[in-house]
Amino acid sequence: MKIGIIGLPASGKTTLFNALTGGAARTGAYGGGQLHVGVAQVADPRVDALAAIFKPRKKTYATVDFADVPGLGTGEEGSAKRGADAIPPSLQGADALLLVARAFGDPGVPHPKGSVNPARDLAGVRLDLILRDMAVAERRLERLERSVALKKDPAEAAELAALKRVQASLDEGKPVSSAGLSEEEVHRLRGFGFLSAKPLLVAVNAGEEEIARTAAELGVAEEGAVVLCARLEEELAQLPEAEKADFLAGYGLERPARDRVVRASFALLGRICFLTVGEDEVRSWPIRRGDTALRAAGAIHSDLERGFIRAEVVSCEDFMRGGSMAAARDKGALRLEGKDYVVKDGDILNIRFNV
Ligand SMILES: Nc1nc2c(ncn2[C@@H]2O[C@H](COP(=O)(O)OP(=O)(O)OP(=O)(O)O)[C@@H](O)[C@H]2O)c(=O)[nH]1
Ligand SMILES: [Mg+2]
Repeated sequence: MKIGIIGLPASGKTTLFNALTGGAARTGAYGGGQLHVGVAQVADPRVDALAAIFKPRKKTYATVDFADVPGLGTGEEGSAKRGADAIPPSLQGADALLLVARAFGDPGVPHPKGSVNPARDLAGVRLDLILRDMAVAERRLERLERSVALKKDPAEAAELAALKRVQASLDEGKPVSSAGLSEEEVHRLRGFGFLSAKPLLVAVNAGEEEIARTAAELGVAEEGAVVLCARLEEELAQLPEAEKADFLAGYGLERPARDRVVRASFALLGRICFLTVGEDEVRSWPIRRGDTALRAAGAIHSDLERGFIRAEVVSCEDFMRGGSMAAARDKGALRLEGKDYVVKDGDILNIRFNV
């Protein structure tokens, strides 16, 4: 699962990237336009609780990849940049976008538009995404129309029809995600990596004094927007584990924004986690909501999918009540499930397989 961080210059993208990934990429206004990629661990109290019981050699959390992508959303409509690289390669394969909208006012950090207005910036970046997609759609349409007229290839004709829908939606200023494409069409157009087709999570980067406010209070009406202070979070990420709780409490925060952002992206992308336990490793694994036990097995290793026999399943909650597999078995909480079983968030799985 990969998420691209976008937003205006000096909105705090790299700062947030550092906070999410524990990285130390260089920040600072107009920080050099570099692409950064990193990995964020998904905090999961279930992994910690299970590790306390199994005392494994290794504790592994699910992860999310983040890419901090500069040079997007400057709002310079029709800029020369919007040529072949209208959609940066680093974003083409992203599953979702995290848009940082700046709400902090800091005279030491000049705002590229001269004033702080997160709603305006949010709209500007959204428009930028649409314009970039338009450029890509237009270029492809031109060639495709010629080719379809000549060759009458049915696959190309289907692509042309889908692209025309995309273009119509973009022309109205609406994202590709509202073009009403069928699943098949979405699949057909996946290769383009249309930015406005991707799920979008908004992070409102507020000043330290304003982190208790809601997104709406900060002028952002976007549903599900996460309010955070990237600079605080960056500081927090550098602190020793033991000092983090005090630091958070000092700002009246319950948990790091990293957890909130990752959780929100999981929800946005319909991801859940299942768990595996043992003396070697306690681990959480991300899968799609609705995935079967067979898919889950495949997420661990292709051998487990190929040789799948059955899955032993117990919910983490039920397991914790007894505190051991034996207790779970005695209580009848441990079940045997087949390959079509739909895995639930927090299920502990043990795959029986034979290859
Ligand atoms: N006061 C304050 N400053 C912040 C906050 N977040 C980031 N900054 C500062 O703003 C400046 C720009 O932050 P960056 O993270 O480099 O911003 P960016 O979006 O990556 O900028 P570009 O890479 O130039 O597009 C840095 O000096 C940060 O320390 C915040 O929440 N409050
Ligand atoms: Mg940056």
